[in-house]
Amino acid sequence: MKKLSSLLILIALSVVFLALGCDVTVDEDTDAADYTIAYYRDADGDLYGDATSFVKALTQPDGYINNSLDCDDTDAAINPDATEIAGNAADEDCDGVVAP
Ligand SMILES: [Ca+2]
Ligand SMILES: [Ca+2]
Ligand SMILES: [Ca+2]
Repeated sequence: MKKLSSLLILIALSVVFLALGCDVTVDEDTDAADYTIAYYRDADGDLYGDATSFVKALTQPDGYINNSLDCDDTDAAINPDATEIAGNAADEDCDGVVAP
């Protein structure tokens, strides 16, 4: 009988811990802050965002992207994937260096 009581207490505690675990999971799911991501404006549509212009949202808004790597969001030919063109005073590949 004593053994059975101990077993019941153990089961009860397990249920409580499982319930607490479920509650934590639910809280995380409904806490918007945990899932709010910054999306950066991609005005030129080159899939690289403008670090100076962003919104925080649960899902990606149209015209926004989840990176801030575009150094010129007015020109789709300028982004980290672009090829640097020497001698035009523009930093096409966004590495901070203008090829002479
Ligand atoms: Ca862009
Ligand atoms: Ca760009
Ligand atoms: Ca460059």
